[in-house]
Amino acid sequence: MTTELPAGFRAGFVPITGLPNAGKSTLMNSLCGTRLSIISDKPQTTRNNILGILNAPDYQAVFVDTPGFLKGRNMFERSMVNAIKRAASEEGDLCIFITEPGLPPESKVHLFEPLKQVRCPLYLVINKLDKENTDVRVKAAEDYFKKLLTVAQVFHVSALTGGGLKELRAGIRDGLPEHPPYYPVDQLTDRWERFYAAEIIREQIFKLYSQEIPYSCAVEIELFLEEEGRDDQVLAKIHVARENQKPILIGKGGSMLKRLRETSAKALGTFLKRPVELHLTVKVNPGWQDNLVFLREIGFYDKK
Ligand SMILES: Nc1nc2c(ncn2[C@@H]2O[C@H](COP(=O)(O)OP(=O)(O)OP(=O)(O)O)[C@@H](O)[C@H]2O)c(=O)[nH]1
Ligand SMILES: [Mg+2]
Repeated sequence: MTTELPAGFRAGFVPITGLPNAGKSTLMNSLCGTRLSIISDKPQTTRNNILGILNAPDYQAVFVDTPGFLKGRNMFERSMVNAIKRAASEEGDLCIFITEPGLPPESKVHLFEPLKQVRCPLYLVINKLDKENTDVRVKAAEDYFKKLLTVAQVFHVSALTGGGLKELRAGIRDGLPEHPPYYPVDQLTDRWERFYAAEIIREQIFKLYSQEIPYSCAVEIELFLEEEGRDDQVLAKIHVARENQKPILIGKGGSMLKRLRETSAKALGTFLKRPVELHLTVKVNPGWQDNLVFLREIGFYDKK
C-alpha cells in the first residue's frame, strides 16, 4: 500500500536527554500518546535507548528516550553512557534536553559535557511546571543552561499533565528537516513484545521494591508463547546480582514474588490487550552488570 506524502514532509530523530528522573520517559510517552517507556519515581529507570514514533500528517518525529546521565561504574552503566552519547551527538536531527526548574547539583555539572558536542539544534525543555514552582527557579534553570549550552529554543512543559506540549510539538515539527518518514507511518516503536514484557516487569520491580533491589535486577524473557485457544505464556527469569537479594525478591512464603507476578501479568495484559499467564523465577547471577555475554543476551550492546 502506498500513501501519498504531503509536499514538504519532515522527519527526523529526536533524542531526549537529561539527568535521571527529569521526566524523559514521561515526556516521550506524552508526546507519542502511548506508554512506550517505563516510568518510576526512582532515578535511572530507563536503561537503554528506546524509540517512540510520533506520526503526524506532515511529519514524523522519532524520539529516542535515553538513560539519565550517569557515571559509568561498570560495563552495564558504561553501555548506558554510550547509548546517550550515540543518541545525542551522532544520531539526532534535533536534541531535547529536559530539566526541572532550579539549578542542577554542582556534582552533576560534568555530566552535561556530551551536550556540548551535539551538532544538531538543542531544545531546552523545562519540565514539571505543574508542581509548585516559582518563576525564579524556572528562570534560574533557563539562564543557567542557556549560558552552558547552545540552546536553539526554550519550552516550558508539564510532561505529566500535557501542559505546553502543543507548543513543543509545533517546535519539533519546525525543527525537523525535510525527509520522508523513517518508519512506516502506523508504527509506534522499533521494539517487540519480548522487550516490552521485560520492561513492564522491571517497572513493577521499581514499584514494589526499594533501595538497591531494582538496580540489581535484570529481566530475561525465556519464553513468549502465543498459541491459539489459550492465554499467552510468558516465562521470565529475574537475575539478581547477589545471593542475599534473592530472599528479598521472593518475600516471606513467596508473597512478594506472587505480588510481582500478579501486578506484572495485569500490566502486561493491558499492554498487549490480551490475557497473559506469567511465570517468574529468580536466579542469582553474580556480577551480571559486568558480564558482556549476558548483557548482549538481554539486549544491551556496546557498539563502540
Ligand atoms: N509533577 C510532575 N512529575 C513528573 C513530570 N514528568 C515526570 N514526572 C515524574 O518524575 C519521575 C521520573 O519520571 P521519568 O519519566 O521516569 O524520568 P526519566 O527522566 O525518564 O528518569 P530515568 O529513566 O530514571 O533517567 C516520575 O515519578 C514521574 O511521574 C511532570 O511534568 N510533573
Ligand atoms: Mg526514563
